[in-house]
Amino acid sequence: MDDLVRETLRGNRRALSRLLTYVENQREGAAQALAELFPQTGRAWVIGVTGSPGTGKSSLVNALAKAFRAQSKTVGIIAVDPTSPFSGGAIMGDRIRMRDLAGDKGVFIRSMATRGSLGGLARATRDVIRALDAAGFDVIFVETVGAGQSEVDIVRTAQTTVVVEAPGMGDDVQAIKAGILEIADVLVVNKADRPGADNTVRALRTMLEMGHPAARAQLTSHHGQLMPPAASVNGSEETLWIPPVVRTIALEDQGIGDLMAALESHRQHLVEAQVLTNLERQHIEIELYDRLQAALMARLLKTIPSNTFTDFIHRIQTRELDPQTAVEAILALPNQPM
Ligand SMILES: Nc1nc2c(ncn2[C@@H]2O[C@H](COP(=O)(O)OP(=O)(O)O)[C@@H](O)[C@H]2O)c(=O)[nH]1
Ligand SMILES: [Mg+2]
Repeated sequence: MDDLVRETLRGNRRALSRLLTYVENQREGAAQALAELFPQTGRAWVIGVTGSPGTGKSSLVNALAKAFRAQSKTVGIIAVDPTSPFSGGAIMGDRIRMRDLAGDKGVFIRSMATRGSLGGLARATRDVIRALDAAGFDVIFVETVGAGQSEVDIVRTAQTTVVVEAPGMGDDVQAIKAGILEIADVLVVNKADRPGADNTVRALRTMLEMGHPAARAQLTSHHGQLMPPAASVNGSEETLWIPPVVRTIALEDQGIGDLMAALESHRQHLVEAQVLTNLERQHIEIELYDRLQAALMARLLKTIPSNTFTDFIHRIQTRELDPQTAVEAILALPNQPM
């Protein structure tokens, strides 16, 4: 394991792959390896890419990876999307395009197994991001289907979040349903070659104006009224970021330059407005909380026979106990670790 850590830090891709397998399966030594890697983390730019299946996330990540490679940046790609071409579910055209990246030593692609609980997946994703970060990748993409809270949790690990939409995905803008619009730093309307792209752009802009405080402020000033500076967060002067809406045709590399520019200006915003420091503190807080919760739960479960649970479930179902009283009763059982 020490060798794997050392080799990973030296940029050995095979060592990194093996280490990630240990990490994903939480094998013995994985926690120690992550602890050793940790001091070398915190350098990568983590970009989350989320949106409904088929909107073109993988195609966009592919195009963006090429663009970053053209700037001599190394790129790690983590596909949490089970339908992703990166994770093997590729149709022929995608496989051919992925060849642009295959064989490039500056690109590392890893698909996350989606088995197990999504909570566990969020944790494993964080660990994999850290390992790639420590291995020295400049930019790390995390592609995930924006289907619910668990995916939002995964995306929260990122510093920049891209929400991808496509025209003709239904009457409603999909992201709104999933509640992921709030977390978007950059919105992409991909498949701009398809009819309805204008409508999708317009719908997103309307949503932003209604729902986003920054966009609302801008809208007001746009109408000639001066707004006081936005309320500061944590006492620091954070400038507001208004998510831009970018049109792309990922398959033809169209709009990728604009998207790169949007990403870069968000990155600049993070650094200059010192948002990054606050963001990282927030991420650490969430992670610590998650891990503590998981650890306490595991510790608790160790002390309680499984038939006790079955018994409580039965008593709740028969209305003998309400769920909250059951929780109190479980915590009051003898041999509690707390
Ligand atoms: N017409 C059109 N098709 C696209 C575009 N981008 C991706 N696609 C196609 O849309 C499908 C889904 O793309 P994919 O990147 O796998 O989407 P994901 O599920 O969001 O990762 C594939 O068949 C792509 O070739 C685009 O800009 N225009
Ligand atoms: Mg995909």
